[in-house]
Amino acid sequence: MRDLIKRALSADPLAIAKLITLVENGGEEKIEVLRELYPFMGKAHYIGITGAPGVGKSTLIDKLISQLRSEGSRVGVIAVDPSSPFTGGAFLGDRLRMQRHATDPGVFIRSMGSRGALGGLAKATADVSKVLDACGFDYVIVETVGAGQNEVDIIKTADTVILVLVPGLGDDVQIIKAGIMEIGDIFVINKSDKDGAQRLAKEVEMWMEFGYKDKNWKPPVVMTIAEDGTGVDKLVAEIKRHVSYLRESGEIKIRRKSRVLEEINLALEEVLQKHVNRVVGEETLNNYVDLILEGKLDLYTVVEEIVTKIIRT
Ligand SMILES: Nc1nc2c(ncn2[C@@H]2O[C@H](COP(=O)(O)OP(=O)(O)OP(=O)(O)O)[C@@H](O)[C@H]2O)c(=O)[nH]1
Ligand SMILES: [Mg+2]
Repeated sequence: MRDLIKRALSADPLAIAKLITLVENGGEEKIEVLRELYPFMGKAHYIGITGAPGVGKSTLIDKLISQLRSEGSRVGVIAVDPSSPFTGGAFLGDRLRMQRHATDPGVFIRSMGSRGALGGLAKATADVSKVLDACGFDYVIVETVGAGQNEVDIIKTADTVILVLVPGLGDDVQIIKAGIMEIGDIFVINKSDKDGAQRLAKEVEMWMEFGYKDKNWKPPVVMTIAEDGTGVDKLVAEIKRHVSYLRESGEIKIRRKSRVLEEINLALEEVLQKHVNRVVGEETLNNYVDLILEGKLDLYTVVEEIVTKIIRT
């Protein structure tokens, strides 16, 4: 293990991949890996990119990688697809487009599906992000499909959240449905080679008048054509402006604090669940459910009984 960690810290891609697999598999080894890596974490900038299926997130990330690499930064990418069981080395469909960077040792790309996610995809993504952070990647980018609660949970703890929209998807619907306007730090109107891009950008700006999560940062709206790279330099500039803003305003500390808090809660949940499984089996749990349904016991009494069992044993 020591040797593996040493190699991963010196940017050996095979060793990094192995560590990530250990982390995904969970259990004692995961905890050991994360513990050993802990002193090396905290340097990366975490970026979350989300948007409806097919809006061009992967294409955009592919171009972001090129730009950030040309500046000498190392980039780690986690492509999360909650609807896919595939994980690890199995690359999800069109994410192949990012694969041209796979032979570059300064780039690490990992796909994650629901299978590599004991204890929740959000937690698994956070853990893998931390491995990449410790292994010296300057940017850790997480791509998630869609805009449901799952996705929000996965990216809400990123330092910079980028929401990607495209014209012609039923613009306002897209935004309202997303219900995630408030978590975006930067808005990208991709496929701006298509009709309606300007109008969508105006609409987004109008929506912004309803407020954003951080009153000192008005999320910029960036027009891109990911396909040919148009506007990607602007996007990188806005990301950097956001990084500076977060640092100078002290907001980064607030975000990281809430990230650690969230992580403590998730880790507690994981440990608690283990204890619950230890003291009550499925059958007992089902009995409790029946008793509650029959009105013989109330929920809180059941919880108290379980907690008492955990404490006593
Ligand atoms: N016209 C146009 N097409 C684009 C642009 N960017 C991406 N596309 C195309 O849109 C399609 C989807 O691109 P992806 O990058 O795979 O989109 P995605 O959001 O990562 O898709 P999922 O991961 O499946 O949700 C591909 O066929 C791209 O070539 C653009 O700026 N303009
Ligand atoms: Mg994609």
